[in-house]
Amino acid sequence: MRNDFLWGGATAANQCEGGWQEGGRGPAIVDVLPHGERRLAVMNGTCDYRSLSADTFYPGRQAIDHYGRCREDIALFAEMGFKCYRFSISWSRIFPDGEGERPSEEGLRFYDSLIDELLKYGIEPVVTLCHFDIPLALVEKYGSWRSRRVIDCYLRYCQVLFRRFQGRVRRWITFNEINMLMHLPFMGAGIRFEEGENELQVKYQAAHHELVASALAVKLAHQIDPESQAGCMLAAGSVYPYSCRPEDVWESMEKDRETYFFIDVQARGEYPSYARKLFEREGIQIAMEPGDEELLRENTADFIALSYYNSRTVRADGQGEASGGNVFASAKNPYLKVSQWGWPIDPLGFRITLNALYDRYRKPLFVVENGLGALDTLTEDRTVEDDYRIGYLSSHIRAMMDAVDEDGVDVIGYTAWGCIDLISATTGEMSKRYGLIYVDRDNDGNGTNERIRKKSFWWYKDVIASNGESLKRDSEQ
Ligand code: BGP
Repeated sequence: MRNDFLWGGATAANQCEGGWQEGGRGPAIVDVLPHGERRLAVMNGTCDYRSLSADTFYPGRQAIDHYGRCREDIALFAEMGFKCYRFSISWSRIFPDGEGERPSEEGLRFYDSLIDELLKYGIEPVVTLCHFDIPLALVEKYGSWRSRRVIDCYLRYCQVLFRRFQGRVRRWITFNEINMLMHLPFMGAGIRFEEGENELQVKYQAAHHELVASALAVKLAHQIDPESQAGCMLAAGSVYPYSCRPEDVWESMEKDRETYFFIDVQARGEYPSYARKLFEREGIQIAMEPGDEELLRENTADFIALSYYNSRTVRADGQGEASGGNVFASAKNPYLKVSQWGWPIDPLGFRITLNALYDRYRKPLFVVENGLGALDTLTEDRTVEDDYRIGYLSSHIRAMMDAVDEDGVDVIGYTAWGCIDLISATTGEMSKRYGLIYVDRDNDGNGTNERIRKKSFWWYKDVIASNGESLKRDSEQ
């Protein structure tokens, strides 16, 4: 791998910080995502969080207290040899209501110290500007990204961060998994639906606002710091046809396009023709302002960040067994094993996905999420023997290295998702653990929050120290 390859780990404020009312932080979407059976309905916008009972448990409010313990966490990341740490900034720590002229100095100071701590160890901060945590005030006041007004709020927030952290943060990601908007619209973009509404219309209009906001953020980042880079991000995972029936192949292409749509705009700078046709067919009218199209064209993303957990499979006839997976469910692929949460495990699919994205966009790729959510057990001598996680990660990293070495794909970095155990986005569970570091906390919020190194901690340290070569040695043995 290239010498400056960015090995590291990734988290998101909404799943690890906690401290939901500390430092003057305002409420955000994550604070109203409950644990338990209503979570999905709230995330997909069909259940209004205001209808939940008073004794509801919201795991994101305390999470793993990264807010209070980030120094300790960063020291552990440094011990593993991280070259970079991807985290997100909580918008409502900076602007408690999501908007305004004056940002919260206390919020900014928290990220000052987090970033300085990283730099002290030579770890590059990679910052996601919005990772599923839109300030609740913007949801209540404007209907979130339904409204064009939110573009200005987002831009003001970006401006404050770009100026404050100029020279210290060089890589920004405008929106986490922007395509999540299509699948979990409340979690992804703060969108709730009225009964009988044309949901597709609402989603694509909100998407347009996010796409414009993203292009404006790229422009602003370059204006404020010409050395900085701003990338887009998608929840990736190529879609396979269930069979070679042309109908299945067609369906897989359509499903891929649902995801590519966002990056087609962000990386190529224009609405793809298949989307324009879809809008015509579905009677969707995107309200644009003069200059929007030019803006999108002139401010494409510098790099493409992605999460990869699994490939997907579709059948045109919708028959057969279903399978789980990140973002949307698909048909069961009989050739793949699945995780304890039913997500397919497909390292070659990772190589396929990286190739497909690079062929399509010819921009540097940055893998900012990949990992295995699994149940862990603490042993008597207080560690976790997570060979299953090591197996998943090593097969996926090897597949990525093949994409680079054998296929010539330009990958600039890899950050293991949930490098420290945190709250699962989709289930709200603590027991769905991704970490190389164990956190003593359970699904009900009990525990000491103690951090404990897992076996994978030492394994990943070797991977980084050898720039990936240790994996090749392992496979030769
Ligand atoms: C991605 C999100 C992350 C993370 C990950 C794993 O979609 O960007 O925030 O949570 O998926 O998903 P989960 O936590 O549901 O297992």
